[in-house]
Amino acid sequence: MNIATLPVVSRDNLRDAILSHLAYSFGKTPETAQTQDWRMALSYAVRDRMVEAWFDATRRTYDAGAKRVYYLSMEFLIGRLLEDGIVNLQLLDQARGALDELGLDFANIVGDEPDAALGNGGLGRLAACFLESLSTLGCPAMGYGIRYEHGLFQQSFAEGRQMEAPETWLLQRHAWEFERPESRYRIGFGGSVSDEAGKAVWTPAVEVDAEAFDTPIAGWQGKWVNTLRLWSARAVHPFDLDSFNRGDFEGAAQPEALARTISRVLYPDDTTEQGKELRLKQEFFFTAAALRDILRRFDSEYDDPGLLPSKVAVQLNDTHPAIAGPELVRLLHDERGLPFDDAMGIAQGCLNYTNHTLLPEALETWSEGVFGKLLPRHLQIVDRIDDAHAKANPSRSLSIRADHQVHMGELSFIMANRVNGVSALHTGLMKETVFEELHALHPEKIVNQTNGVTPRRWLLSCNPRLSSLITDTISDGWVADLERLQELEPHVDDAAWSDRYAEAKRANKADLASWLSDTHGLKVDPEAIFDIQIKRMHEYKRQHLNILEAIAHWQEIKDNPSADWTPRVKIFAGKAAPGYFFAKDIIRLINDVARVVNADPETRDKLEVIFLPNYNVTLAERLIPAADLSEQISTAGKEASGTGNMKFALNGAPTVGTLDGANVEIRERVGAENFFLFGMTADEVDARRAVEDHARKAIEADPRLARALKAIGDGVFSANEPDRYANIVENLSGHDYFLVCSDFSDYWRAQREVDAAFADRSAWTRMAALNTARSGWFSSDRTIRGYMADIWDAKGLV
Ligand code: F58
Repeated sequence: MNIATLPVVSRDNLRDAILSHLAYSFGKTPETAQTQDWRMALSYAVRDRMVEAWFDATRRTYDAGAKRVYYLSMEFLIGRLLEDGIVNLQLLDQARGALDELGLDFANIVGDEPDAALGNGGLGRLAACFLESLSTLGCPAMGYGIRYEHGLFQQSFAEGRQMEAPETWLLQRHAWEFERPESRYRIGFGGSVSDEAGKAVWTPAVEVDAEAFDTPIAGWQGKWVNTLRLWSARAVHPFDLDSFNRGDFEGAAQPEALARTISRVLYPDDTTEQGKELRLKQEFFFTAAALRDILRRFDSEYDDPGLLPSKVAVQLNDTHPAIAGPELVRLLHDERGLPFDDAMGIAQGCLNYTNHTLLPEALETWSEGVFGKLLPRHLQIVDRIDDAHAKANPSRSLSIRADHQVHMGELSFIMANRVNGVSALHTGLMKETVFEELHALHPEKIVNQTNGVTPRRWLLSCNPRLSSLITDTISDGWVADLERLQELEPHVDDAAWSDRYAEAKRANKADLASWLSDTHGLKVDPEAIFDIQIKRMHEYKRQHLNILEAIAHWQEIKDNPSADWTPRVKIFAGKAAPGYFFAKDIIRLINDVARVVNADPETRDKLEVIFLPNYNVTLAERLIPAADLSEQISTAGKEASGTGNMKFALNGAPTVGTLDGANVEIRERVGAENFFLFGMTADEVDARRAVEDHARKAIEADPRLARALKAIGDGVFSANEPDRYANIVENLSGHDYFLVCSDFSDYWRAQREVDAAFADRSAWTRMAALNTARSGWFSSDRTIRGYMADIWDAKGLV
């Protein structure tokens, strides 16, 4: 089959397929079917439409002898897949029609799907956007990760405090996966290494099986379908018969329970030592399985391992799969007998590494003890890599193994053909800071690939009103070529068009307002500015700067309640790592402020504060189209890129933000006049930190800041426990590493500029529309084209 013969699917075809799956795949009649059964039947009917193109993609890749790209990532934050699949296969009208005919509500059915939260935040969501773009561009590719039984924890609040509960998406059948019991690899841990006639032989102490589960990922228009292959851990022997026969039933079940621990749960962070060992196990587990799978596929086509770099590109998403370096060397050298230097050269020709953070505490290191215990042979190989690198670069002073630690950043860098940062600023800083010495030795290695987001999910699907306006105006070519949004520019000064743009935003805000009312009992004024900060909770992201400004704003409104204030609804959402107590305090503070401020009749119609629980992909899809203002306020130099910032700009929410990450490039593209800039630059941040008592000085210089901090310290928001936030106040007025106080005054100024700008509605709409028209460059299609050209040397086949 080729693209030209893709079958047309009518509403009736789809209805029949749904009914057929309901009966024959799930054994239900329409009378007995529950929402979940209908949702599964619809998912299977849609999935069926992907399968031909999926087979076809594999066939064409083999026929072309094409280079394949493998994206190794601990996290794929894919969210819901049903609506995405329907949109990409252009089956929206048919699906709505078919469900209508069956007396079912489309939103209710697609809303029944669990949100697959197999990731923490930006890094995992980026991987999911990349998979979709790889398919859209017809690049032969495969994602490899872990099939976590439990994704990112569910967040709720008890008296404002974050509570965590296990996430349970796999309690129901996963509609999109195909189990592949035949694709199993045995993965070893621990044990010892012996020397047999000059050959190192690793005898692991423990072994588990990695079993594959495949999810098809269809690109735009379903022309190409790649695979996301997730590994699940299984015991080599399902249970211990001897123990069972002795009546020791618990002991009998232990091997399976222990093995499954490896793929049981996504790490929300890596804090405890005990936990760390399991995380290294997870990393090796999925990376080793992926490499074995990659080599098996390669072997089925080629005999000469020297061809690997021209046929295989492996992308390491952060250092989590960095063990791929030593493992690939081990497979080629120990198991296939290639000379060590050749094995290392081949591995270096295949592997590439993306760095996502410069925060020192987030750069992975393993103690030699843990590493050597779990992966004794790999530790030896790390040493040989260090030696080889030292020999080739005698001037160098760094090593992978230093201070009794194995440094995964250095390992990834040395073993990679290309190393990339995720925004222009971040890539520049990488060269000057974490990888300064390695960059001097290998100046050609570091390249930039500014992140992007898929326009199919983050505009077409989540914002149908704006999408229709865009398609009515410039036709639908923008979906596959987002830079065509530029063609909207001539329309922004057309009053009738501008009214339609404003109407789309107004209707999105009204939808959000009714959802907030229905699901959370919150009443918001859709005329107010919807000011949104949604992301992981972290000090560097500075949600506390935002809430401090809200407090000062509230105080100022109370001083002068009859002034002409621009009404504002401030919305927050985000999870804190369970062991990150400062971030959890910030959540509680925001909830406490919300309680007090929202109950104040004097300010009620001017300012409202909301913290929505359990932020996830689905909630982002609901909030972003309704946003007026995007909060991107990290301390300059700390946010590697950000991708939420791109989604907001694309959906017509101008940014209030610092010169950090991709904000810099967003501002360059949308225009400085359509971006509310504030705060210090990365260089100024470094200089300011060196100033003695910088926080105290900033507080003395700004009475608003002093008053807001005092209110927190006095217990205005925690009357029954006045010193609840002593830690936050102490931090901000003392060390203030993230320079909240130093940036406060300028943030306040920028926010008042936002108020004034929003009061002029037509000028605001123009600004919002220009954000949309000029954000096309932030498509992940553009990013993936960059990886294909500059890193992978891979070609698309559609
Ligand atoms: C994020 N990193 C960056 N890490 O912070 C963000 O600036 C960037 O846009 C994004 O990557 C994509 O490049 C990130 O999300 C994590 O989630 C870690 C995963 C491992 C555990 C600790 C968090």
